[in-house]
Amino acid sequence: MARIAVIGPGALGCLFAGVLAAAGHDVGLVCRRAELAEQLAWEGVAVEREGVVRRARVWTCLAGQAVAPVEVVLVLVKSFDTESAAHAAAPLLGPDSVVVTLQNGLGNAERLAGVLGTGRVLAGVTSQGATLLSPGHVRHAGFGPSYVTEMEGGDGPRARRLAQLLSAAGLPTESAADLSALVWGKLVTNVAINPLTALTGLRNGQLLDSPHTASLVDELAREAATVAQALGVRLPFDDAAAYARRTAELTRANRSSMLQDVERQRRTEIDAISGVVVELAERLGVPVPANQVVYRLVKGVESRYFGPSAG
Ligand code: KPL
Repeated sequence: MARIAVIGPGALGCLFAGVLAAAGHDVGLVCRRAELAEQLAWEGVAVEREGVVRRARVWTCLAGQAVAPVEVVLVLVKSFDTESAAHAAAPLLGPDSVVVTLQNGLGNAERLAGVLGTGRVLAGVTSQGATLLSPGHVRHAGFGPSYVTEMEGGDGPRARRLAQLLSAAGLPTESAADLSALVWGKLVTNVAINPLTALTGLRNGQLLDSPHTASLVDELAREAATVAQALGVRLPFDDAAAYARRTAELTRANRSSMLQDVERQRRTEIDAISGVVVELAERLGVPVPANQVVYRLVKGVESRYFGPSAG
């Protein structure tokens, strides 16, 4: 049994916390709001899978609060909150604790390492899909794989141990050797799926059911892969469009994180997903017309609830 803290009580945070706690680990959720921390400590986390709800007990604490050290801190906040998550992780660490990011977007591991030091950080990606139904209650609606690697490079013993722990709990995970291949591989799928679901209201798999959205999935993924290649990244697949389609299929029933954000009128991760691709493409002189359009459209959707001058 491991003592694990999850920072970020959103859809994926509750999924990982609930599954790990149900597997017998001592799991805590780090919250920003006292009211939510109290509710989750009282009610636990409920994970719904194919109509069956499984509730698991978790402990909670507030960001910044010191508790007995944990072995693993899982960071599952939005990419724009990574730095505050790093500060929230600091008081939870003992001499051998590791901090693991499984977030979307580029640069999260580097931001954590900037506060906590490179030696503490493991980086990873997950294609698990979760929909937050209400605070602490998630639907597990996508069953993609997860990967973890040492930030300093290589498939070290800590990454292997973590992969084993997650896999044994029911979250299939492999350790991997190349951080940039991992994060770019995931970015290519997020670029292809997230903005389109946010703009259309479709679930991930439904994007493949219309030839119009399916061909856009392909275009967005291929453009992002071209940027990765121009940067010298060795992507973990040959066919970016096929890889993005496969993730959409594996997470068919899920509402992407970006769709859930626009439905709740929250800030999306569009800057860390399409925004970085557009920016790097401009710098490298690589044309990414489809990504430019969806980037601006999602910004337009955000301006509907944040006002025209936002972001
Ligand atoms: O990462 C995801 C997200 O929604 O952010 C996928 C894998 C696309 C699952 O929905």
